[in-house]
Amino acid sequence: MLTLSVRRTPEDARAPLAACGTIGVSADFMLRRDFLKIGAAATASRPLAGRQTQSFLAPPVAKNEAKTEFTLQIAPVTVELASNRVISTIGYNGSVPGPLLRVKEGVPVTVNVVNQTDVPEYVHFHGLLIPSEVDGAEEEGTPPVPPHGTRKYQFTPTPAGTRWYHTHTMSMEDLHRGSFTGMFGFLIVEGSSNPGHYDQEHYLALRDWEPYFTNTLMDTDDLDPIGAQPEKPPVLDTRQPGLEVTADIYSMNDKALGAGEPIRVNQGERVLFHFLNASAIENRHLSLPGHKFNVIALDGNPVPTPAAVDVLMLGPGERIDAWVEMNQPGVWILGAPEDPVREGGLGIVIEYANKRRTTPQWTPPPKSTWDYTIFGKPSAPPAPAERLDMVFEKVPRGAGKFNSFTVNGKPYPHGQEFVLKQGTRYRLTFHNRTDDAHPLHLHRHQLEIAEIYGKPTSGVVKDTVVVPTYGRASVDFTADQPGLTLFHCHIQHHMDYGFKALLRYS
Ligand SMILES: [Cu+2]
Repeated sequence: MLTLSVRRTPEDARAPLAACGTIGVSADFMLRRDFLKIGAAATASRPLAGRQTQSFLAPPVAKNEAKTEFTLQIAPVTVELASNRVISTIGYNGSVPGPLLRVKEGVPVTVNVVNQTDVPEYVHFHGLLIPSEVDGAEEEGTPPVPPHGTRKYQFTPTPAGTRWYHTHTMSMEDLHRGSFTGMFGFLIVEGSSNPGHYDQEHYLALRDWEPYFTNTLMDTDDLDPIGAQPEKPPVLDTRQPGLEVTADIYSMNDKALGAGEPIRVNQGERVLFHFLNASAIENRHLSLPGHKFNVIALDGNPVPTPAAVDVLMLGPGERIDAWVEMNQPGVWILGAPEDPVREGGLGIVIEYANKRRTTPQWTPPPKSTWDYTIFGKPSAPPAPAERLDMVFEKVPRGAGKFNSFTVNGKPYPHGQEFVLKQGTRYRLTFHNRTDDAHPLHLHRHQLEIAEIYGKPTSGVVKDTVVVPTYGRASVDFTADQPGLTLFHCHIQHHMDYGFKALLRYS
């Protein structure tokens, strides 16, 4: 299991993090539905002696220190999710996720991208405030990395926090392209602040694999706030919906639940997790029976009111930094609360010392609502002078066709709809008039949530915000990054079929 794990002691808490991924031996199980129970048994009996450790980035024992130059090679890769489940995809540097890139805030870096495929590629650095030319979006005018060619991205990373990088090509009807592939990885921007004292630190990316088209919307948004739906139209569009994309094979990093090494902990340890939803298709939930997640940062940005919750929710593109106090000895599954998702592989085993012969336990979490505002301050920021509104609607296309989306009633690219004045702070209101919760991402800027679920809040700064079904949210941002700026839903086929807009500076 490439867990990108780091064990820290108080003495080295201020030292650069040393990363050592562990590559586990896969469990011998047969069917997807058996991941859980058979994987669990294998975990319980697997001797430690079979474990190899190696650096995720470089030779063993190399410290994973911040660097200023990286190379990303784009090429086909196979991923062994489990011993009987090997998939082919495209990845960076032969691994999925790609290497963890660690950089220092404010120190210029060069990323050399080598494209060994037959199609143009874009590498997007998600959550950074960098120019359009290197942001990695075709719509913004970033030049492509040509097929069998190379391109340098040079930029100065800011702000500090848990960022990530991923392909930004379109997929359209090809589910082997764009963010359906393994082209993603963590990008950690180190700042000057002390990250705190944690005994271990783990980077876990949530993924689904082998996506397929379906006419049935199989949503797992049932744990979302059941709040007011201010944007629900009085008369619903009853035309037959078109195709959605779904999957039923899942992993954390490169391993399905039970197929990789567990995370081994000692009672009393504080373990910091960096979660990333690298899915192209679905919002995800996570829970760990008997434990709470202490959320300290959303999308890499520290929250004003850290709080403990039973269940996390991450839309595609979102990150959560949360620590867990290991105070319930046992062997547990950290995974998706939805049985088909967890049993399909979305989870990892947490194993306390001296508990290795116990079967991993799962119990459903208490009823929980995910709510960004509990991590914020209780009143909205002062309203900026300028306002922007975006109304999102889905155009159902019927059986065998792709739904499309409009913004303010128009298809992409909306002409001169969104023109920003440099230096101005805006309140942007999202009106989600669709029957789905969408993770909305603005490139090259940071969004402070001002209102969501009908509640005011401030201080929660994000780059991706999940706006609930028929919900409304307002976010504030400062137009201080001249250049074309892409806005889009982070669900790949929503973006590809119109759920995007280009913001310009006047
Ligand atoms: Cu969407």
